[in-house]
Amino acid sequence: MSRLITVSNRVGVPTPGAGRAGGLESALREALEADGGIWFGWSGQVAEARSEAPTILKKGKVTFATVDLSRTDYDDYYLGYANSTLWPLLHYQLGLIEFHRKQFQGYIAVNEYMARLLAPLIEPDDLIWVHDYHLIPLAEELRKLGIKNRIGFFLHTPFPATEIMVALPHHEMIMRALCAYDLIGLQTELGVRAFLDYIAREANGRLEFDGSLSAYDQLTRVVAFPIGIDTEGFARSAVRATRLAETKRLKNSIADRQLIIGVDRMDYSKGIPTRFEAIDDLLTEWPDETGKFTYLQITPPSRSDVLPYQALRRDVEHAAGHVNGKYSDLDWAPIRFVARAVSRSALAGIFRFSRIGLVTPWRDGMNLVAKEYVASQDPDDPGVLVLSRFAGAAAELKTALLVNPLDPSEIAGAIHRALKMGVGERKERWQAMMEVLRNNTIDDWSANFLKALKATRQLD
Ligand code: GDG
Repeated sequence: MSRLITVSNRVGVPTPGAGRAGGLESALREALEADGGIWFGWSGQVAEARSEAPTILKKGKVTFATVDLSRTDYDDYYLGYANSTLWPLLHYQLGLIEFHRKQFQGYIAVNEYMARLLAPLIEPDDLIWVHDYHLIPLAEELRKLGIKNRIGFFLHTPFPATEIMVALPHHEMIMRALCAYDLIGLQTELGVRAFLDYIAREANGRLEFDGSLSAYDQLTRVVAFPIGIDTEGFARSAVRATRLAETKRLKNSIADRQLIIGVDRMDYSKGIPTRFEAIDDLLTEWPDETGKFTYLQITPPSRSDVLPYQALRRDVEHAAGHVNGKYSDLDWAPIRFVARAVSRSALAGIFRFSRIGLVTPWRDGMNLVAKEYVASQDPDDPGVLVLSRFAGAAAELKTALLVNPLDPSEIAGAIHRALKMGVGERKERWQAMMEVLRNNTIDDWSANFLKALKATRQLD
C-alpha cells in the first residue's frame, strides 16, 4: 500500500492545548492517517541558518517533518516572491505586484532546499501531494534529484486569466514548473479553462484525446477539485455552540437586532473596506434600517510583515470609524470590528444566529467561510449568504445572493433584500446550497484528488 506525503508551506503539527484544528488541517491529517504518511514543510521558525535535516515528530501513523528557514529565505521566499509577487498576481491585483529577481531566485532556492531535505524520506511507492503557490517548483526540484513517484499539486488560490498570468516576469518558468506535476488540481472549472488557454496560447501545448495535457515536453492533467468543508461536523458544532457563554454574550448584546457577519483574514483580496462602504450606502439609501442590525466583522491579523497589509489595516480601521462616526447613536453602532481571531466553536455559533453571511472577496480561490456559514444555519430559519461572484464558491453556491464585490451599492441592495427576505425563500435558497455542501465534503475532495493522482502514470 502506498503511503501519502503531503507538503505545504506550513505543517499542521498537533500542539497540545491548541484546540481543534481547522477543516483543511484535519482533512489532510485524516488522509495521512488512513495509510500512514508524512507531512513535510516549513516549521514556521526563522533560524540563524537552514536545517541540516528535518525535525521529526511521530504521532501514530503520521510523521510530521519540518525544516527552518533562514532570515534571507523568509524575506525572499515567503514575504517576497510568494506573498508580494505570486499572491497579488493570482488575485488579479497587478498594481500590488512587486518583482525582484533576488526574491525569485530565493523562491527557487527554498524549493530546491525543501526538495533536498524531503527526498531521503521518500519511498518508491509513496504518493506526493504538494499544496499551494509557495511550492510550485517543488516537483521539478524533486525530479532533478531522481524522484520518480507520482506528484500532485493543488492550488488553493484562483488560477488567473492568461492576460494576468503573462504580466508575471518569467511566467513561463512557473508554468513549466507546474507542468512537471502528474496532476494539477484547481478550485474551479474557470481556473482549468484559464490554464488550458495559457497552455494553448503561450506554451504551444495541447490537450490529448485522453484528457491529458502536453506542454514543455511534459505530460500532465489539470482538473477542478473544488475544496469542501466538514459539512455535518460544522452543522453539529453550530448547534452545540448556541450553548457557549461566548455566543450567549454576543446574542444578548445584539438584543433584537439582525446580525450580519463577516469573517476574513486581514487581506486585500477579501474586499473588507468596500463592505464598510456598502453599509454606508445601505444607511443612506434605506435610513429606516438605522438601529435595526449590527454588522460584526471578525478579522484576525495576517502577513503583517508585508507592507500592503499594514496599509490595509489602516484603511479598514479608517473606513469602519468613518461609517460608525456618521451613523452611530448613544446605544448603537452599525459596525463592530474585531481585529483578532475567535475560537472555531464560537464562530459556528455566531454564524448560526447571523441573519446574513457577508462574503465579498474581490477574488478568492474558494472561500471556506461562505460554506461554513451555510452549514451552520438552522434549517427552520436559515440566514442568507451574500456572496461575491468572484469567489470560487460562487460556482457551487448558485442560490446565494451573488454580487459584484467592487460595487458597494450592489452589496447594499443585496443586504437590504436579505434583511427583508421571507423564511420561505430563505429556506429554498439554503436547502439548495446545503445539498451541494453535503455532496462535496472536505473528505470527498481529498479522496477525489488522491484517486485521480493514483490513476496517473508512474515514471519508469
Ligand atoms: C485559502 C484561499 C481557499 C477565519 N477567521 C477565523 C477563523 N477563520 C477560518 C475560517 C476558514 C479559514 O480560516 C479561512 O479560509 P478561507 O477559504 O475563507 O480563506 P483563506 O485563508 O484565504 O484560504 C481560499 C482556502 O485557502 C482553502 O482552499 O478557500 O480561497 O485564499 O476556515 O473559518 N477560524 C477561527 N477564528 C477566526 O477568527 N477559529
